[in-house]
Amino acid sequence: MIELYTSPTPNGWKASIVLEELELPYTVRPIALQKLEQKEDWYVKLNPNGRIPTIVDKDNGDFAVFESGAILVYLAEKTGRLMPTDVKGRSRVMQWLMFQMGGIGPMMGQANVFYRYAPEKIPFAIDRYHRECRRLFEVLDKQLAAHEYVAGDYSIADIANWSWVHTYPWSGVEIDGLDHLKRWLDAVGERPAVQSGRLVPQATEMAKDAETLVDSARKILV
Ligand SMILES: N[C@@H](CCC(=O)N[C@@H](CS)C(=O)NCC(=O)O)C(=O)O
Repeated sequence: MIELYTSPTPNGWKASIVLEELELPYTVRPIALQKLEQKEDWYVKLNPNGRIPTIVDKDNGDFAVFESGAILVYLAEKTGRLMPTDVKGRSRVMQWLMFQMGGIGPMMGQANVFYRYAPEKIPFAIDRYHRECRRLFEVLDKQLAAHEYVAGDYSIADIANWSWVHTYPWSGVEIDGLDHLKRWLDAVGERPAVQSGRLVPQATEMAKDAETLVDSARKILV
């Protein structure tokens, strides 16, 4: 049994989607980000970074894993699925996973900060992050023109990138002309495990409406 500590956000969905794909039994402990539950002592003992997601593997000596990318790799390696084991195949998946962790995630995160949450609108910052997200989307589009999935067969690299990229309207990034990216967004989004993982945890009243979502994000940013 896996315990998942999470919230309805892109990094959280990576963990719930992979658990659904792997059909691993898990329990969900929602973390109220707007109440800063992720900074409480008991939680920081599991996740020194004080952010979601975290998993605890009850079947492996209560082993805790933080960082969404590390969670994906841990669960893929635990089950021998969603990541090849040969050196080149594994490296391809890791390259596109790192691309998401170091590029797509942080840049879309900053686009959200300046486009949605910052009380003061700074055009330079908004343009900078929108341009960088668009550039990264073009890199993905080019890769997807030649490959059905980002790193060969469907893998944790698709789960990681999809969990962020499908939220492009919230970040205000355009995807016009990126037909391969659109094809892949639809194909991954149609997977039953992706659809059920995307609903974990159930969005709270807070997260359902844009204005309250912005308010709660501002509480975390100060
Ligand atoms: N690199 C971390 C980033 C985690 C992260 O930024 N999580 C956000 C939600 S998507 C969070 O917990 N924010 C709350 C906060 O900053 O206090 C990962 O991939 O797990």
